[in-house]
Amino acid sequence: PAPRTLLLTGAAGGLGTLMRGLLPAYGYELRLFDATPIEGVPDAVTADLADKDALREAVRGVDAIIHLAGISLEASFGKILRANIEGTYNLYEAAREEGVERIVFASSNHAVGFTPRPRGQAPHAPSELIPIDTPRRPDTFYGLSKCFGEDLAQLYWDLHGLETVSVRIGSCFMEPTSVRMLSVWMSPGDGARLFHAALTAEHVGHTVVYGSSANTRLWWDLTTARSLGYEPQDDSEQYAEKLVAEQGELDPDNPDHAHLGGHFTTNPPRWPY
Ligand code: NAI
Ligand code: 15L
Repeated sequence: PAPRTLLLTGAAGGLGTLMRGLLPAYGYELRLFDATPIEGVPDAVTADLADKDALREAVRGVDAIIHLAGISLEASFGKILRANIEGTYNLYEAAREEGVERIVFASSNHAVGFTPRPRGQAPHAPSELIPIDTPRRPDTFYGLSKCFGEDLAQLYWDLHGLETVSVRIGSCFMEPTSVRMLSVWMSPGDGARLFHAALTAEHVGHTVVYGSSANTRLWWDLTTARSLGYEPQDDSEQYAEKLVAEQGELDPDNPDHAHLGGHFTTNPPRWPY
């Protein structure tokens, strides 16, 4: 049966807030978890991923989990270790102990951020698109922690039969704000569509997908996402004229524009706390 009750970790964050708004329309009942309190939602669980008892209680009885909580930018290895590596391990252990059958893991394009982007004129031919099985090339400790999360998910499937869809999210914001984002943008509506597909597709085992809209300037292959039943509805191209007028087209000689991960490969934005 399709999952009904969901634990949404990272529910106070940018993506969590967008998904809190959009997922109930698919019939899900959400339980919210975040270290940051969520105003106006008194029954949200305010706890850190380091708190194993709180996690165990939070996952008890849910049908599935969308795991967004963690450090979402670059930080010291120690901080990444605690929040993203140990935190994700703690979540998987709690899910295993409580018999939760499926997790949707928010991986990131930065797990493969040092992959060269397709060159030349978009739209790129299918043979130019970055395949889902391209070797991992994290661009930061942050991206490295997403590689760990994907491997942890594979282990928990192989060893314990706990299913995961790892979504290597591009940029999920209301609108794209850079020319790079025209290639990797995932509209919030498509994000909800993809999460819903990941929650309801049958027999996913551990499946890794790229997460974006059907952008004209796409850099990667959405075949595995589509194989879950995902049908993206949006295309960033409607924002292209304005962004290109402001910023210019990507410059082949600019190292910030050379790889999938963009400026994370040269000067990554840092987690502020
Ligand atoms: P965000 O930084 O806005 O939200 C992250 C949330 O996680 C925050 O509310 C924070 O309080 C919570 N959190 C951090 N450490 C925690 C801990 N130790 N215990 C409990 N809660 C903790 O990030 P955003 O943009 O909402 O991203 C959500 C997830 O999706 C992250 O895992 C991020 O890496 C991933 N992602 C997001 C992308 C995007 O475009 N928004 C792109 C690729 C991946
Ligand atoms: C990410 O992984 C970050 O969490 C998000 O804030 C964006 O920077 C995104 O990647 C991106 O590559 O645009």
